[in-house]
Amino acid sequence: MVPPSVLVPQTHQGPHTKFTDAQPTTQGKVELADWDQFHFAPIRESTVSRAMTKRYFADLDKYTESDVVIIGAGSAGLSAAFVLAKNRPDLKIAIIEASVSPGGGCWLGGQLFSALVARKPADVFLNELGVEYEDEGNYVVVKHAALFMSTLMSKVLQFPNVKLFNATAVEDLITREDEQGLRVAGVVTNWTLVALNHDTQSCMDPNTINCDVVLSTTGHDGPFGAFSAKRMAQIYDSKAKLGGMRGLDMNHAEDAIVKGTREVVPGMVIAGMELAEVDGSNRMGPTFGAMMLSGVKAAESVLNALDTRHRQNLGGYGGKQSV
Ligand code: AHZ
Repeated sequence: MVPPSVLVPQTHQGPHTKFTDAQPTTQGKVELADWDQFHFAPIRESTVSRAMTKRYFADLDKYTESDVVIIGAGSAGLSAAFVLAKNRPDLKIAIIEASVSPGGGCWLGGQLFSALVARKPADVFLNELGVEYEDEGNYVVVKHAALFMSTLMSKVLQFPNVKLFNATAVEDLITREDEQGLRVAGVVTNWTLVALNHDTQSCMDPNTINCDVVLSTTGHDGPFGAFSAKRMAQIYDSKAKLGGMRGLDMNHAEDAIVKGTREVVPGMVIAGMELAEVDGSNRMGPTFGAMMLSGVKAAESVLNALDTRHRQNLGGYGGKQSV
């Protein structure tokens, strides 16, 4: 038996204490400590609260001026976040996700089936992520959609310049009227539980995040979906009319979403299935290549929009204090 001291520290030596140094025996079996003697390092309950809240509030403070806000942590939003965060460690990227569990609709491939289908050339993105697949010629198949999503999410969340605020809904946009016209300048947020219950809650007032570019990837219309498309159709009379997503046509839909990914109005890039509501393009159903590559193109559009903002000197990279 491995002596208890290997697994259970006799003295608690702070964050570097190793709890899991159990060694394989010569028979190849890992033996653990004497469980009768097992205990965790002591802690006071308020310490746990402070460990969470001081970080959360520091992040709220830090990201209340972001470079980029991504609305929606589905396959399109997280694909864009991956490319942006990887290539531009200097950018502060806040991701706002209404659901407690990020990932959008990408935990299953379609209906209740596990596998994820992606048409080529989206295999390039899977290679970049390091997700394995079966090559079927014109398309590839990942064994579990959840494998794709969990890999993508774990990579995105490890970037030091990314903060995910989940259980938080974007319920309006910050807009600015200046010489260049009307532009999107940030988002208005609330706890999703409040956003869903405005008719019953007495506390209605939201929070805000200013940023140079918003990337909206809230999916097609639904209780939360197509949020920015719907809001912009109200704010901008002609520029961002709701086209209404059309019926399913995989071949047209995927090309249209990737080609259409762009800065739809100044300061607002739209990607993923939300775009089908803006442009009136088809849906593609259970094939995810367009979500990945729309995310990649969205990252490029966001960087172009940031450059434009920088050139206009309206608060770009360094001018966070200007309104
Ligand atoms: O919770 C939503 C989801 O995780 C989130 N979201 C929506 N409105 C929000 C708001 N504030 C914050 N107001 C919000 N978050 O946005 C995420 C959208 O993810 P998704 O997976 O639904 O969209 P996507 O465009 O990334 O992927 C679409 C996948 C689809 S749908 C489809 C079809 O129906 O034909 N085909 C594909 C591949």
